[in-house]
This record gives sequence, structure tokens and C-alpha cells, in this order.
Amino acid sequence: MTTSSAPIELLRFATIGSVDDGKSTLIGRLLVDTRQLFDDQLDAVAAASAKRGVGDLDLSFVTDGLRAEREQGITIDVAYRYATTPTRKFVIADCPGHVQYTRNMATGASTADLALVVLDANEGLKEQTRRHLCIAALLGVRSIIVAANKMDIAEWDRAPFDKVVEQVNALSERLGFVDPVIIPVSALLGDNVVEPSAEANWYKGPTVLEALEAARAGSWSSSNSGARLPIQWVLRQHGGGRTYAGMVNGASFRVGDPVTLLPQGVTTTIRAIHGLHGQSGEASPGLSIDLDLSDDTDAGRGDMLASSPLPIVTRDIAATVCWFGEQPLAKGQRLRLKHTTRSTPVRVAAFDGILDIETLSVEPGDALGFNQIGLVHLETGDPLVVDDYRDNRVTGSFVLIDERNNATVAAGMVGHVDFL
Ligand SMILES: Nc1nc2c(ncn2[C@@H]2O[C@H](COP(=O)(O)OP(=O)(O)OP(=O)(O)O)[C@@H](O)[C@H]2O)c(=O)[nH]1
Ligand SMILES: [Mg+2]
Repeated sequence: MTTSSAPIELLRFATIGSVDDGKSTLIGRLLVDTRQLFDDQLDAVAAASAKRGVGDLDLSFVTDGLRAEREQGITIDVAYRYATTPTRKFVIADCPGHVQYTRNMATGASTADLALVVLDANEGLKEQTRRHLCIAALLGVRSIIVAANKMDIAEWDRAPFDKVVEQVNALSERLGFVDPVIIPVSALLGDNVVEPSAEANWYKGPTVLEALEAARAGSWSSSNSGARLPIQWVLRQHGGGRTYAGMVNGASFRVGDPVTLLPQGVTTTIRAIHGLHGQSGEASPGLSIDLDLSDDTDAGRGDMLASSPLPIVTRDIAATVCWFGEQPLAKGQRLRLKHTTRSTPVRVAAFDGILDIETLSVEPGDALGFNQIGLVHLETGDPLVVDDYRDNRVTGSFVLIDERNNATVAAGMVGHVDFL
């Protein structure tokens, strides 16, 4: 319990950066040094470390729990962890850095308020780190904290750190990250993670924990759109009539508000809102509710109830996609698109350009290779009700599915993003 009147804010963050640069070790260090782990959890990590012959305590084992991860010493799947300090609650997504698993990183970063970028200060900004930063920017992440890691190997020499600062600042300006905080750390030894380092007397900034506690929370769910209810279920009521169930996003719904059912384009008002705890006058983003409307409407799963400003209804989507399929994405290709509660066939109608992650320029091209980012036009079988991704991260995003094997092969954002 806190004694202050303000509620403790929740910050969702994801670790990003190239393989082996120390993301999991940093999270392990953060959790151990803020005493988030129980003795039996620490014992299990120590036992696994001894079994693999990796010293007393391999901190990366705190999040790398899969057998394949421990055997190969890499993260494969995103591991979610929770932490609480006297001023903050954290939901942590520890993502993999290996190029093969970039798709998992995109999943982990897609709900983050902030990215904790970990890079090896001795090696500088690598291509995979640039790729992760591009994807995080596309996914709407605006804040980053950069841990220039393995400073123990650099013997706390300031030169490699200064180089990282220069590289990160140049890229951040292009990608729209606001005031990145860049910190020299040793995740392995714990310098500047929770405890300030005695080694870097030239560094006067915050520790990683202090920077995380000071960061802006809640940006993931902030939006410029009106209220949205992608309909999940239609519930038939006793005595006729029906109500619509789903999860609210974008803004709040209030009883008496006008709402439009899309794609039908029918306008009515909200008669009642039923939540988990009974009836209420208002429903805010993130709540699962059941809406009762004043007029009889005929809607189904995949339709959307929306308040002004309204989303658009379209079958031609200009989008930015990160392609994770093993075979290239080509013009004319058919896939399935999943957007909120709707799923529809889709065809790649045109390529508008491919992002060069080295120069951040957009080059012409007619196919997207593994892990490439491109601008496309998609033609959908059914009309979709969408917002621009910059206005709403829920109704502005989608995934593409290869129907032959049901694999998710792309993450998509509605609109062509600013920096491209
Ligand atoms: N010397 C030194 N080694 C470190 C430091 N941080 C991490 N390491 C080592 O770097 C290796 C990789 O660490 P991980 O934490 O697994 O790296 P990762 O970024 O999570 O890797 P992926 O999740 O596979 O992308 C391990 O052997 C760590 O012990 C550090 O600050 N100093
Ligand atoms: Mg890892």
C-alpha cells in the first residue's frame, strides 16, 4: 500500500537490442537488486546455472526459463515479468535479440510505453539494434532508455560510451524518440542498474531504475481517436433485443452518448453499459463491457461501435508492414488479415517502397524479404473499420496470416508512418 494519494502508475516496457548484448541479464539484475524474487526462485536460477556450468548465478536465467533458451544461451520467446517499487509498477517484456525471432520482439514491443534498449558499448549500434529501434518506432514507442552495457569490459573508458551517445542521438532524432536517456552500465556486475556505479565518476545521470521510475507511463493506451468497441459477441436478451460485448479502447463511452455502428453507418445512442461489476454510467479503455443501445440494430462479431471522431471504413488500406515470412512478400499475394475482432482475405495491391534501415530512406521495390519493413496497399475482401495507427494503436494495427500453415507472417500498422 502507498501512503501518497496518487495511484502508483504502471509502466509497460520491453527490452530490445541485438542478441547477447545483455537484455535478460539486465532484467535479472534489476529484479534481483530490487528484491522481486523469492528465495526459491533464486535457488532455482542458481541450480540451473550450476548445472550448465555458468558460474554462481546466470542472471539471464531469471527470464530465460525455456530449456532451449538455457541450452543455447539466448532468449527465444518473450518473457513477461512484474516488478513493484515504492513509486512504480512495471510490466516487463524481455524480448529476444536474435534476428530469427524479430517477430517475437515486435509482439513484446507492441504494448510497451517505453523500450529499454540494451547494447554492447564495446561494439556500438549494430544493424539488429537499428532494426529493433525502427520497429519500436513504428509500433508507436516514443520513449527509450538506452543501457550502454558491458562497460566492465571497456574498463569504464568513456570513449565507447560517448560514441554510443552520438549514434543513439542521431538515430533517435530521425525516429522520433523523445529525449533518450543513455546510461553506462554493467548488467553483469550491477553498476548503474539499481546501485550507482563507483567506477564511472564521469557519469552524473540516473541509474536504469531511476530512469524507469521517472519515465512517462500510460502512453501505450493513449489515443487521439474516439471511443471504440470492436464487437466480440452479440448477446441476446430475455424478451428480445440484443447487446454487444467487447473491450473498450480509444476513449470512454458514456450512457446517452451517440454511437455509430460500422461499417453499417447506423447511428444510435447508448442506453446502458454493463460491466463486470454491474451497470455503470461510463466505460473507460481496457474495460470489457456489454453495451445496450437505444435502437434495434443488426450487428455481428467484427463490426464496431464508435464515437466521434469516427474511424474510416475502407477496403484499400495504406499500411506499413514488418515482414516475418521466410518467403518474400510479393505483389498479388493473398493472405488473411486479422484486425481487432474481424478477419478477412487480403491481397497485396501495390508496393510503395521498402525501408533501408541503414539510411532510413525509402527505396523502390516489389518484394519484401524476411525482417524487411515496407509500405504497401492492401485490398481487403470485407470492408475494415480502421484508425490511423498514430491515432489508435488497437484499431490501427493488424497481423497478416499465411493460411497454408496459420503462421503470423507480418505485423501491420495502418498508415504510412512519419519517419518513412
Ligand atoms: N562482461 C559482461 N558480460 C555481460 C554483461 N551483461 C551480459 N553479459 C553476458 O553476455 C551474455 C549474453 O547475455 P544475455 O543477457 O543472455 O543477452 P540477451 O541480450 O538477453 O540475449 P538474447 O535474449 O538472446 O538476445 C551472457 O554471457 C552474459 O553473462 C555485462 O555487463 N558485462
Ligand atoms: Mg535474452
